[in-house]
Amino acid sequence: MKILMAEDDTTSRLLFGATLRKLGYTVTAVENGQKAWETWKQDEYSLLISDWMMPDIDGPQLCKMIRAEPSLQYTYIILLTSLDSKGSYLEGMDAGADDFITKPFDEEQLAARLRVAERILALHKKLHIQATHDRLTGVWNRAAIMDHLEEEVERAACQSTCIGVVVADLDHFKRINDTYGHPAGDTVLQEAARRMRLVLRPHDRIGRYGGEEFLITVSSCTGSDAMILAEQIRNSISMEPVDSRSGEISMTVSLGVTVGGDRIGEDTGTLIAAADKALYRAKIAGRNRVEF
Ligand code: GH3
Ligand code: MG
Ligand code: MG
Ligand code: MG
Ligand code: MG
Repeated sequence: MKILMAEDDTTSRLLFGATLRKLGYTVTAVENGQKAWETWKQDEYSLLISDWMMPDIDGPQLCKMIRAEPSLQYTYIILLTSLDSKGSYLEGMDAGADDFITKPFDEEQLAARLRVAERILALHKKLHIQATHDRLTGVWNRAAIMDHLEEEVERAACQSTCIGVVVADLDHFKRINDTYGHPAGDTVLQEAARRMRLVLRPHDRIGRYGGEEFLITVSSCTGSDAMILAEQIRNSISMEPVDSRSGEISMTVSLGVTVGGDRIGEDTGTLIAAADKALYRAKIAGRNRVEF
């Protein structure tokens, strides 16, 4: 695990760094709060050990700044201090610190406190994955893909690029459930999600938007890029049947495509509505097809 450490006293920094490395951690050591803040922002560290008293930004201040920043992963913060009064303990905790280590530090105690940090971080990661992913298919859930789409629309507006939105809905999925049973339907959904993921480019994202409906964001693309991707998805879904316990099941998908991000006042709702309309046209036109 990577640890960011901020300590203005050179001897203490070297000693602490050496101990952390001996315990098996990778350490980036910086000499003040400002540098810690810049380093943390660049490369989100999940574990920060910060001295309390430092020139410019001190430990508690650094805690507050990190806690105020929206970030994907939690940063576990341990304050390092020779202060030992109840008052400073409370101030540090209220600033957002998770734990304290008093100087001079005891190596065994430090190791144990770091094990606690790892435990909490692992739990946080697990909960975060549960909150953002669809359990059945493993792709993002509706909330996560919507959040991502919102960010992408904002980014597209700032950078004057376009964002593609593809809505993919499995065809006659109810029939698959009715014919082969719900568990087989689940297998088909899992396989559909897997095939779609394989087609995506590195910055494209997919989420389960509804029961048998997926939303795909296509980053910095033109209309024809998005159409090509949607066509690849259509093809990969229909290419060969899915092996399930109830036998081989053929599936097809209909896709609605739209591109936006460069028009004033456009929001995620407008984009999704346009992709939905295109999807509706694909269904009406006979399914297993892509419409813009
Ligand atoms: P269309 O081509 O018009 O989209 O027809 P359809 O049958 O796919 O659409 P409809 O909306 O009528 O039915 C969707 C079905 O998807 C109904 C629902 O029971 C099923 N479904 C939704 N979520 C799940 C799931 O997690 N597992 C399984 N097995 N079925 C699901
Ligand atoms: Mg200091
Ligand atoms: Mg359907
Ligand atoms: Mg339907
Ligand atoms: Mg549907």
